[in-house]
Amino acid sequence: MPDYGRLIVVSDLHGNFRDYKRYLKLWDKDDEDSHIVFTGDMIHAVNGEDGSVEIIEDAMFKSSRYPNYHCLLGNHEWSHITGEDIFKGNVNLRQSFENLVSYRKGYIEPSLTRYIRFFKLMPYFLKTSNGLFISHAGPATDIFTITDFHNMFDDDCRSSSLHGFLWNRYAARFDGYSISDIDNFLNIIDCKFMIVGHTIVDSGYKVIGNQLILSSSFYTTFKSYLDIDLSKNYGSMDDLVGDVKLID
Ligand SMILES: [Mn+2]
Repeated sequence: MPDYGRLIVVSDLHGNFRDYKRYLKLWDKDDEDSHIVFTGDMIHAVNGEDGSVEIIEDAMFKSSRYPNYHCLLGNHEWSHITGEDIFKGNVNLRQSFENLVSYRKGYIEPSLTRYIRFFKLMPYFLKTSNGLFISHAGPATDIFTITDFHNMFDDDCRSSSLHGFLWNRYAARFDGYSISDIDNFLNIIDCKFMIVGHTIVDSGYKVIGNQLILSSSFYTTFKSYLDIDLSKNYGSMDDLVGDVKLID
């Protein structure tokens, strides 16, 4: 990202088309210095109405039309690329999404293939000139050098390192990361702070060392987003937290 302009960061929407539209109102699509990024898991509602198809159709259109509109890959989009089932409770959300596509479009194809092609084009990360690294989840805990980081793209798509940036949570029992894993990774990629979604935090955001977890829609009372000034020097986590905002 350039060292000027504005970047709105929105995390997991999980099919909430109403919230998606509310966040889009914050972004000036015709101003090329105004950027918006959705940090993955735009699809798969787990309760309530499922607007996943409406979101994806709009995201495909805007991605092709506006260079200042960005969507990152999340583990829920990933499930359709790899064909891995993904469960919430007893519900197979990958199957539910396929059923939804059939229902909304009349037939599952060619829409599903178009969506998967779009998911495959989603970048994994965004890095800003003022030292912010934005991804769906993670960091992966097996990154020790910048070479490791770059090499993860040479592996096949189930590379454990990439998996970590889609799935890892803080202090989880398996594959969890620690505060020192965050600092180690930030040091390697020369960033000051990391911003992720993926984990639901009731207060809308949560600080884990030099990582900020954002919950923009899914299951939270407080729905928060980040309003980043790309030219600003973020010297402390407090500076970054100062730019967290809530939608009502
Ligand atoms: Mn996720």
